[in-house]
Amino acid sequence: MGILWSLLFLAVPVLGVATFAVAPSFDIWLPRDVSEHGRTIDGLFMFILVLTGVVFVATEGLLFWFLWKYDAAKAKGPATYIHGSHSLEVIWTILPAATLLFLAIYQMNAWADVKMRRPAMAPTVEVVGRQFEWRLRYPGRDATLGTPDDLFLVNDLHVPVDEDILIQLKSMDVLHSFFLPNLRIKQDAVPGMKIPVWFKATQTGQFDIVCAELCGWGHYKMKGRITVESRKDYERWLEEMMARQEATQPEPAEQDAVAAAD
Ligand SMILES: [Cu+2]
Repeated sequence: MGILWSLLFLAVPVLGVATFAVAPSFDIWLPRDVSEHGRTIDGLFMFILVLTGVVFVATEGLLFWFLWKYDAAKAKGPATYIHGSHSLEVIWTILPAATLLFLAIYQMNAWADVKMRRPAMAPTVEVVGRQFEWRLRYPGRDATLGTPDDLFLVNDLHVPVDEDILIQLKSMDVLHSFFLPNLRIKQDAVPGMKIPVWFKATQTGQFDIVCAELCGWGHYKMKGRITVESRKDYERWLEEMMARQEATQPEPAEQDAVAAAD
């Protein structure tokens, strides 16, 4: 029995490592990175994965070895009980603590790039999470948010490629999380707060906007789309959207509703 159990426990690290080894060929690995800071984040991810992976394989291997070697059926006498080792406990407390401290220091620059070194510019667009959609507000022709010529859209975010983008993130109701998997961006939208989010997209294309916070019954359908395009295409699109909005002048009641969202 002991041998069967040990083999069962051996299957855990073997299958665990195999899953990670074959994942990229089944396209269930990280989504394609199209952001300037993504490489740093993916590098951190891989570093931590390898670090924890090595510890995982070592501890699972030890567990297997002990199960195999100390099979009760082969034991000659009763097991010896020991009370524990003070120095061992100190070691396995200090080692993980030191590792975590190292990671905390090692990732500081990446964190500062994504969450602290905000580009000095006016917001490109305001994104407001709402059950269950992403409401977008572009500054319009005067390049100032909060004026009557603002452009309002839902779930269809466009940004120019290779430029700093600054988003002003808000929520109209509950906690949401603005998640752009391909841009390695994830930020909670918190009611009552204006949170800046910035990135630079390095490739054109269409990518997902997802809500990564369980925000109610319709959370699953809170999906948008981000289109990264050339400056020329972006401006043409903005122009078309503004013309379309001006042609369908919203009723005053709707304008009040929008103003109340601020
Ligand atoms: Cu949500």
